Amino acid sequence: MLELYQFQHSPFCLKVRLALKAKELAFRIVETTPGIGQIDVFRISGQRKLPVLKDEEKVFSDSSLIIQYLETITKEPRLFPQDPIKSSMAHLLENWADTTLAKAVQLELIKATALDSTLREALLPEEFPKSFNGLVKKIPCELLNGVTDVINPRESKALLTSLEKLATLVSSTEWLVGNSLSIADIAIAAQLSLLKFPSSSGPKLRGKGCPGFLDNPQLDPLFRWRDKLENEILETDPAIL
Ligand SMILES: N[C@@H](CCC(=O)N[C@@H](CS)C(=O)NCC(=O)O)C(=O)O
Repeated sequence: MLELYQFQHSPFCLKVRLALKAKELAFRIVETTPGIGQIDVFRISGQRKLPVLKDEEKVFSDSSLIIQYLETITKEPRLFPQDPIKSSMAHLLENWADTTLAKAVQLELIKATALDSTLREALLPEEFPKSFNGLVKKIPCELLNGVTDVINPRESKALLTSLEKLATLVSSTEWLVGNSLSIADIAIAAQLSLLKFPSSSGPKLRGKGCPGFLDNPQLDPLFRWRDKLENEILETDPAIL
């Protein structure tokens, strides 16, 4: 049985879950506690980041490498197009999602959590003690205000511009590359989760996220596209155990 070591709300872990589900592979989730839980991750994979995938004796880290491995064990549906032009497009979009987009959405979420104690609490892993949740909620916003300085307004504007372009794209095409689901759709949809949490994030987080993005009407088509894609993939089978 495949085992996915993950953090519940990590977009890179969501990216791998979407790929596993799209390929209808059965897997077991090993929920990992940030910090202490990563000691075990380091022991099995030689590095501390998640996701990590274990297939018996084989261990893979990095979402891209994990999904490339999944493609070798289950060919269909193909997530990496074979046509060289489509393959290049998909590679470039995945790489953009995993680097530029990932960094930008993480910064936006830091800003949003600094200003919103309910969001801060909702993001804590489920296994954290309730007393800790209360404490996190009570941290005064003024204390965290310095955090909002990490974001340069020009970076927020650049992110918004890219997302508006994506919204235009997905208004006219269901798939970002070619005529079927690819790694590009999965990688981008996964990173969008931090701006507006999808249904799969659970009742405490669903619909929450980063003001200026989640409530921006120009981005409606993009979040609708993301929701449709997630619902279609996650409803494909009950493989999760
Ligand atoms: N390039 C990696 C990035 C993975 C990554 O940044 N994971 C974050 C969670 S979203 C992590 O494990 N952070 C914990 C740490 O850096 O200690 C991938 O695609 O899997």
